[in-house]
Amino acid sequence: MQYNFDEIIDRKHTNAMNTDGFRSYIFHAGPDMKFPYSDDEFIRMWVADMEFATPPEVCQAIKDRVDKRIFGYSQVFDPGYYEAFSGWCGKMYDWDFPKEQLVFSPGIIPALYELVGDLVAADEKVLITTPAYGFFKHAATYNNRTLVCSPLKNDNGWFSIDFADLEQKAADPKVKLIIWCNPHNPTGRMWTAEETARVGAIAEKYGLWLISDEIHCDLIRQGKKHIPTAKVMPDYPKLITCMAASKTFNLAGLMFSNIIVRDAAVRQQMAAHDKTIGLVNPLSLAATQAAYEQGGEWLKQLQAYLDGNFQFVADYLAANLPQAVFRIPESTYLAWLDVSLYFPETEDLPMFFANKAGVLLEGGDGMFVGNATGYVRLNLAMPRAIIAKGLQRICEAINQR
Ligand code: LCS
Repeated sequence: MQYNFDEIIDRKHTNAMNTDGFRSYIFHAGPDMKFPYSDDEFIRMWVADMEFATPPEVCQAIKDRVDKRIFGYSQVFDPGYYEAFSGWCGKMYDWDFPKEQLVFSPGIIPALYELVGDLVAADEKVLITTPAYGFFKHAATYNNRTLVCSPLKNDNGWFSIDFADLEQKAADPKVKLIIWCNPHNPTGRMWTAEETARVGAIAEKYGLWLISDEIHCDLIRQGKKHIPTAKVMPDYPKLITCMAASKTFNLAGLMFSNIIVRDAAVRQQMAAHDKTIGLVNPLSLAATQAAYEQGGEWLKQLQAYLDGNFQFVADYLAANLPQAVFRIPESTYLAWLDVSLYFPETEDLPMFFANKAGVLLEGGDGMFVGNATGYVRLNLAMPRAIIAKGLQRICEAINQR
């Protein structure tokens, strides 16, 4: 079956964050905030969900579950879910894990919020690299834990780990946890086995918990292969792996994610918290299982389409915004774009592009914690025709400054 990623789908009246939530999320403003563009006119390249329809096989699985007509309290009892997910892990990453290590969370964010509180005491610290997905910082702030940041090194758009800096910070006896992003949002780096092993060795040397957030691990360029941190560190007991079908198959609103916890006491602690972990949404479960069982071909076609989008953006920027630094990332559907040469003074870039280009995007240190001045992040998971319009507006707004 050929899937159509060029279809433009109207998301109005679906309570989508993407269409209706940008004022509060990007601008920390209420519904009265005005722009020169109406909400309908914006090109939305911000929050990390997709403008593509969820695979029809997944929609059908939800419908089939609806046809059973009762939606009572649910947990994962049937072995079919584990078989589907571990089968996916085997097929995609040549990696597997024991069933008893798998727990569920409505999302990786809720899991991070809980785990930071569980694993890091009040006077202790959490270590991340920057730029970072903002919720890594929020998970520390929410729990009143101190955040320590190790900036990634940047060589003309190629990001790498500053191991000396990371180790120096990990050696602080108050640091207890590294939240690791593999592949990395926003730079799109896929860490090599060697890089992962070095990070793992640092965690091991200082006895740190290591949460490996691998939510983007299926959204990779064609021909790439994701290497789970757990595959590189097969025996490290303090490793926790987070994976989900939510980004891959555009199911984020269904709130279902896999957390693989090796330490039995931590699993018990998570289960003891409350009802956020343990009970699952039966529609989300049906959808996720179907995605892992039947979503492979759709994902292959999605990857080809996204690769085309990235090439389109690279070509367009080279021709129209030659001073922007951009490299097609190894993973994610997110373009991490350095426009600092066009903005010599620090500026609120999301505000600039919303007002001057009618494009909603994220960028800068405010949203990506640090090491992000002069950067914007463009979500490319949408029909190419929309991207073309967004890029044209972005380039015109910059060139007219
Ligand atoms: N972890 C990473 C690295 C993410 O990029 C995201 C979503 C999440 C966790 C969220 O997981 P959930 O709670 O949905 O399971 N990233 C987004 C982003 O960059 N913009 O909007 C969402």
